[in-house]
This record gives sequence, structure tokens and C-alpha cells, in this order.
Amino acid sequence: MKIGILCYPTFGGSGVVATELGKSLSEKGNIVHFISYAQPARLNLISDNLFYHEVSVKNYPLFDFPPYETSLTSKLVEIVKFERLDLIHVHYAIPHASAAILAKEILKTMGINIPVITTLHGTDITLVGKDPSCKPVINHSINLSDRVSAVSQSLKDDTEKTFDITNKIDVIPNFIDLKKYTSVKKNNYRSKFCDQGDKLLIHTSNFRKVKRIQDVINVFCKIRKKKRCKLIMIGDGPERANIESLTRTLCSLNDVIFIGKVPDVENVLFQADLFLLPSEKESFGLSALEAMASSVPVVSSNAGGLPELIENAKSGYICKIGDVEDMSKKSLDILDDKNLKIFKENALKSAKNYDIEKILPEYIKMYKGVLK
Ligand code: GMT
Repeated sequence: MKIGILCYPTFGGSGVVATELGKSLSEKGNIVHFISYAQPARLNLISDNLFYHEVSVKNYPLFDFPPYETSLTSKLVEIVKFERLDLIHVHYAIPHASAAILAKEILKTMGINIPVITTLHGTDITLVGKDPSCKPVINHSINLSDRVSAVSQSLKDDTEKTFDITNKIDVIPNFIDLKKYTSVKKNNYRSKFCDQGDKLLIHTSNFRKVKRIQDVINVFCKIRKKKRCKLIMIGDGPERANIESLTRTLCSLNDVIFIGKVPDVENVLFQADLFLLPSEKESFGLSALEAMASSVPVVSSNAGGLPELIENAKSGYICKIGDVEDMSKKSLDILDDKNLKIFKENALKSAKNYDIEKILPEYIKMYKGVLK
């Protein structure tokens, strides 16, 4: 198959899922064309089957806002026509789904029928998508897509509750390439921060408000009073400066280390004892799955799809959003030496259900369905 993938190129979950999916499809012999405004962060193009097309936006003094969606649509029309794509798969509805639907209409006038598959990832529905400034466009693009998938049952339910959906939505969860996590070359990164006997906690995110990162710091400070431990904060984003200043007022900066964006996060994750994800919204929680694939249990909030991923009291604990008291109690339970080993084993066991080898066939089935 010749597949066009539209996605964000950044470290955000939808971009990571789209890139890993495209890489994996190309390894299975499909030809994959990525279309975005920059080369996706996890994409290296050393393959005969992978291509990247950059969308460049024409600016003009009249425009306060460069017309990205128009440029993206035009690029799609060009690539579908000249690369003879079989289908377009868009990741994150805004603005990818509506651009693809318009490209489909334009191509129809040229006698080309291109199926569009839309994968909903989270905030394109639960936060930005439901805002009146986006809602009718998202609603229309979902209903006119040839197939739609959501990354969790919770996101599917949210979509059906919030919008007027006439299309069927399949649930296809996020995935990881388990081999990558289980074959990590051991390094002594942990010893740079931790003394003998310290436990190591990790949080990774794009530092946005929906992640409730202040809860990570508050939970850590509570645990720190009872147990020797360190916290590594991975990622970057709008809230980072506020969170660093909160950390300075609450605990010692020797105990909390902000290391910024890390492309090969598995090299750090495998060293950890616990992953914290107290999000306000989290349609699936790819970062928690990456931790579990590294044998790291998770204490999370009960937002969105997290209770579908984390088995309470087995691979971690699910607590009410904002309940930092409960989160710290549950963290201490996991970090107790008599419990930690079994939680780690269970985390890896659960992650195995989301290996790419199990999830990729679901996408391929969906592609074959639209090409019939
Ligand atoms: O909000 C983010 O963390 C990034 C966002 C994205 O679309 O780039 O992530 C969403 O998609 C991921 C991949 O499907 C999910 O694992 C995340 O849970 C989801 N984030 C939210 O719902 C907040």
C-alpha cells in the first residue's frame, strides 16, 4: 500500500504514534509518505520506503496568520496525485482532518477517489476540538472520514458525547515497540543523580496545564519526607518555568532534576522505580505505557483512558484527579521493597498487550477495509 500520514512533527503523543506507525508499516513493505511542517522528531529516513514532504506556507503582508491549512490541503492534493497514494491517514483532527476532507473533495473533481482515515488522539476532542471555534469543522470532518479511530474507549465515548457523530468509531490503542524497551543497553545514568538506596521517580510530558505537573512536585515532596528519593522531570513546554520555580520553593533542587526533551526516553526510563502521571485529561497516556514497557509501575490520576491502561493495585495505582495525598500514599506502597519487584513485573506484563506486533494488524485491517 502507498500511505500518506499527516501528523504533528513534535514530541507530542500523536506525532510519536504516527511516526512509529509509519516506520513499522514501511518495514512491512508499504510505502509511507509523511506530510507535515517539519520532519517528525522520531523519523530518520534511512529506508527506501519512507518519504517526508514539508508543507511550506506562503506568507503575505495581508496575513496576520499564515494559512497553514490551505497549504497543507494543496500539498496533500499534489502528493496523492503524483505519488499515487492509496489512502491518507491523519493523526490529530485539528487541522489535519478538515484539510484531508477538502483534499478528498478536490481530488474527486480530478477523478481520484482517496479514502481518509482519521485517528483522534485526545485534546483534539476533549479540549481544543470542542471549543466553538473548532467544533463544527471537527464534527463534519469526523462524519465525512472513511474510517475513524480513537485511542481509547474513553476518547470514543467523549467524542460521541460531545459531537453529533454519525460515523462508526473504532478503538485502536496506542502501542510501543517492546523490543526497544527490553533491549536497552544498561548505562549508569542513575548514579549521576541517585545515591545508594535512593528510589528514582520520573515524570515525562509536554509541560502543559492539562498535565497538572504541580501535583507531581507535591506528591514527590510528600514521599521525600518519608523515603530517600530523587525525581527526574523529562520534557519541556509552557509550564516548565512555573514548575521549576514551584520546585525551588518546595524542595531541594538537588532532589529534582529537569533534563528537558529526550528523544530516546527508554534509556532513562529503565532506571526508574516509579512513574507519576497526575493529568487532568489523558485520552490514553502513551508516556505511562512507555514507562510500563520499561518495567516501571505508574501512579496516575483517573483521567480519560488511564484506568483502561493501568491495572489498579497491579501495574500501579489510579487515584482521583488532584488527590495528591492518596497519590503519595500509593507511591510509598509501590516503593516499599517488599512490593516493588511484583509491581515492576506486572507493569511489563501489562505493556506486552500493547506491543506494535499486536496493534499494527488492527490499523492494516482498517486500511484494507477502506480499499475494498
Ligand atoms: O496532549 C498531549 O500530551 C499530546 C497529545 C497529542 O496528541 O500530541 O497526546 C494525546 O495523544 C497521545 C497519543 O495518542 C495520548 O497517549 C495522550 O494521552 C493524549 N494526551 C491527552 O489526551 C492530554
